[in-house]
Amino acid sequence: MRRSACRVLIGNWTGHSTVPSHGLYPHQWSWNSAFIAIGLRHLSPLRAQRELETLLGAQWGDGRIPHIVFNRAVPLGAYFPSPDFWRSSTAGAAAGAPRALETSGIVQPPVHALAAWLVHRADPEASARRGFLARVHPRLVAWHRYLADRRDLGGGGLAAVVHPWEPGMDNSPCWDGPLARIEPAAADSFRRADLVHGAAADRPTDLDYGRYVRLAAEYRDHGYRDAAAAHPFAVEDPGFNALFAASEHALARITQALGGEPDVHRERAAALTDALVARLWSREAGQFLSRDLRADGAGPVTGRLVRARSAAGLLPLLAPDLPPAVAGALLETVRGAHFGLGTTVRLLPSYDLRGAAFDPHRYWRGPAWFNVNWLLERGLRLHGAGERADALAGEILRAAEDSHFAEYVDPYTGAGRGTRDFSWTAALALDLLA
Ligand code: 2M8
Repeated sequence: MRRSACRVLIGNWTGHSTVPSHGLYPHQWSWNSAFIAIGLRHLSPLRAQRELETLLGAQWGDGRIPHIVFNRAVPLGAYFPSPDFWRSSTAGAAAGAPRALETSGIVQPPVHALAAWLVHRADPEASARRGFLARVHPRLVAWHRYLADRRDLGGGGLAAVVHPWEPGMDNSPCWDGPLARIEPAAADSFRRADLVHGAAADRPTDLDYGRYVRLAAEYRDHGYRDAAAAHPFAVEDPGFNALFAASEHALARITQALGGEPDVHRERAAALTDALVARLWSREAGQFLSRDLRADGAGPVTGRLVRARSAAGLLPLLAPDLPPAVAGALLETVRGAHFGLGTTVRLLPSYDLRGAAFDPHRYWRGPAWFNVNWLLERGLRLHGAGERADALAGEILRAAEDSHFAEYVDPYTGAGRGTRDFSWTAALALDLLA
C-alpha cells in the first residue's frame, strides 16, 4: 500500500507542487497542499518543504494565501473558474496579489502552519540546513494576521469565510440557507469544466455554481478588498476556525524552535478556542454549528447559528484546550445517531446521516472524506480516545486502498466516489502508515 500511495504522489507531482488530481483539479490547491505535504514528508522531506514553499510563494501582500495557484502550462478550459475569471494579477493589485503569477482571490482553511511543523519534524536536520522554518515563519505569521485582522467580520474573534469554497466543503447543506439569498449568475455566463471529469450526481448543482460565480465575481469587482466588499455570504465555520487554532499552536512551536517568543501564538490559540465555544457551540446539538453572520439574529451575538450538522462541527476536537465537558459531548456525538462512527458507518460522513439533505454520494453532502477523517483521528487521540483513533485509522487505510485512493467514499459501504488517485487520500494514508 505504501508503494501505491507513493506512486500516486509521484504521479501527481508537477516539479514544484502536487495537483490534487490531474483531470479534475489540474492546479495547486491551498489546503490540499498542506495535507499532501504531511504525507510527502515520509517520501521526501525536501519535496514536502517545496510543496509548502511553492504555495507560500503565491501569498498576497495582505497576507492571504490564495486557494488556487494556477499552473500556466494548463489550458484555460481545463478548469473553471480559470485565471481569466479571477484576474488576480490585475484585479487583486490593491490587495497585493502577485503580478507574476495567477491565483484565485479567496482562501481555504489554514492548515499550513500545522503542516509546516509536521514537515519540519520529519527531518529536523535537513529542515535546519535549508532554513525551512525561518523561511516559512514570516509568511505563516502574515497569513494568520490576515485572517485575524481582515476576516473577523463578526467582531467576536473568529475568522469568517466569504465564499462556500473557502471552508473547503463546497456544497455542504450548511450553506443552503446563507446561499439562498444570493442571486445566481446567469447559467449561460460560465461553463463548468468539472462535469467532463466527474459524474453530475456526485458534484454540486448548476444552481450552486451560479451562486459561487456571483459571489466570486462580486469580490473580484471590489478588488478582493475585504473592507470594500459587501460580503453577502459571511459565515463563521467551526472547521475553519478549529484548524486556525491548531495552526496557532503549531506556529507557537515553530516560533519557539526559531528561538522566538511563542506565547503570543499560544494566547491566540486559546482565544480562538474560547471564541469557538462562545459563538459556535450548541449544547443542545452536542456539537459546534456554523454562524450565518448575515442572518437576522436576536441577542448580543451577530447573526444566527445554522442548524444543519456538518462534520466540520466536530473538528474543534483538534483544540487541546477545549473545555472537558465540550470535548466529552463531541466524543459522544461522533458515535451517536447523527454521525454513527463505529456503529452504523465505517468512516465519518461529511454531513448528518439523519439530515433531510443527506446524500451518500454528493460531494460534501454526506460522503466521507479522507482529510476530515484524518483530522478526526488526531482529535480523538488528543482527547484520550486512543482505541477509537486506532480503529478509525484502520478504516481509513482500508477504504483508501480498496477505493484506489478515491476523492471521497460512501460512508456506509466505503465504495469510492469522485476522482481516483487523489493526492491527499494517498498522502494521509501514507502518514497513517508511518
Ligand atoms: C473542491 O473544491 C473545488 C473548488 O475549490 C472544486 O470543486 O472545483 C473541494 O473538495 C475542496 O475542498 C478541494 O480543496 C478542491 C480540490 O481538491 O476541490
